[in-house]
Amino acid sequence: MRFCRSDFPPDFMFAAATSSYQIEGHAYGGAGPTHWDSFAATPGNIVRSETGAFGCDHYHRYAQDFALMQAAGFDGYRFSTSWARVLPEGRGTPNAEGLDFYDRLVDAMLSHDLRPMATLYHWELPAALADLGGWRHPDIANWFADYTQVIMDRIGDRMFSVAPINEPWCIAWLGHFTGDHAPGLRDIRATARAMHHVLKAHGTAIQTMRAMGMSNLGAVFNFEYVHPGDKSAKTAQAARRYDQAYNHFFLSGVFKGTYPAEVMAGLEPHMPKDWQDDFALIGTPVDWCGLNYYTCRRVVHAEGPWPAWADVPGPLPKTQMGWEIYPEGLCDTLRMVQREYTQDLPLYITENGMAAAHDPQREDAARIAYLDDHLDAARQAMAMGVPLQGYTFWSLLDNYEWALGYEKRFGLIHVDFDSFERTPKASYHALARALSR
Ligand code: IFM
Repeated sequence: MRFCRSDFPPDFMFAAATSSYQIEGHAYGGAGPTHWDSFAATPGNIVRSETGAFGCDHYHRYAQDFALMQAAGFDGYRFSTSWARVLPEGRGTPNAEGLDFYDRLVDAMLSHDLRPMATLYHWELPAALADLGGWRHPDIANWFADYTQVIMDRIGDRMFSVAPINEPWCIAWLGHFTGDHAPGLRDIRATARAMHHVLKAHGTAIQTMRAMGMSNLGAVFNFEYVHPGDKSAKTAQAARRYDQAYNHFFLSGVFKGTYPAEVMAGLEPHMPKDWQDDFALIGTPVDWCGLNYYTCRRVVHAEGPWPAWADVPGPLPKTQMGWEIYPEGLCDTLRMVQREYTQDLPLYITENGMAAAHDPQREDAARIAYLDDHLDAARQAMAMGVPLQGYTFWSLLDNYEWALGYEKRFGLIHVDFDSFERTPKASYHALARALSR
């Protein structure tokens, strides 16, 4: 790799990320069913109808995974806790086995010199709450606060950092507007409610953890750098609409106490009652902001009702996901977030990485170049004054890529999904060398 640890400030953190449903093996340890299980059981939703039942068997193999992280020289591990493992019905009686598991997991992180960076919700809603309307239900923020209390009562004393929600846009938009993710709805009223309730849940969780005396609490958003796909004025407007919905709506709610006009032009008639009164809760101060960045998007005008956009393919090299590789967008996004929303607040890159098909020669050259180019972009942003304090690679392991099943390989470590054998890839070794210098 072109970079090494000493190119960054001494306290800059290098971490790797995963999430509970994608790796743990949801079938183990008394976890309750989630809306991803029902989504997967419905034909046509998921490639080969695969589920997170066995994941990477991290539930049993976490010590091996943490030993690999420690050997590579990582400083932190970004993981998530599963609501349905902690509270199988979403509310009510906790699952003692689930709490014991997270207790052991956190102790194992610490004993491998990994700072625990927790996320409380990375997409697997307990099915019992989905039955009640899930993210559409006005009480979900209170249910989420109760779950936050239960899990943080058990592990909150050992956290380096906590963020309540991973990628609000994916939860609300992919789950309720396009229907690509669980619960698979295509309904604008459900979308408007989910977009707002997910931020209320963020706020109630932050307040719950503050009341417990916890610190280093943040928020994690996902970003795509948006290019207009042609030169027309209508496309310029569509691209701006997409940018506002994807990149600004949630940040604006948390840091400015308002939603962008271009987005409310479509969503306002569908918003929950008195939504304007919730911004004090949504804007409860946080200690840092996390950015997940992978790619750019080219948006054009499309005839039809709001949002009237479509995306078109671009010319740049693509990952196994078909996502264009555009590191410049990471630098611009970091600068935009600082300039428009967070100013002096510490920023972290909480996810960045690429999927690449299994490479029997084990050269993994594209992933190594992706890492180098995005770390260069991060350094450029830092040189321009962005207070970036850490970089988190997605993902430690090949894992369950949601509706795309197990074939999209994002890991630094190859996983054989029959034997669960782990094999570090060339990118893992390159990163380990870079982190040792
Ligand atoms: O695998 C996902 C992860 O769950 C959330 N962020 C994007 C990753 C790659 O698609």
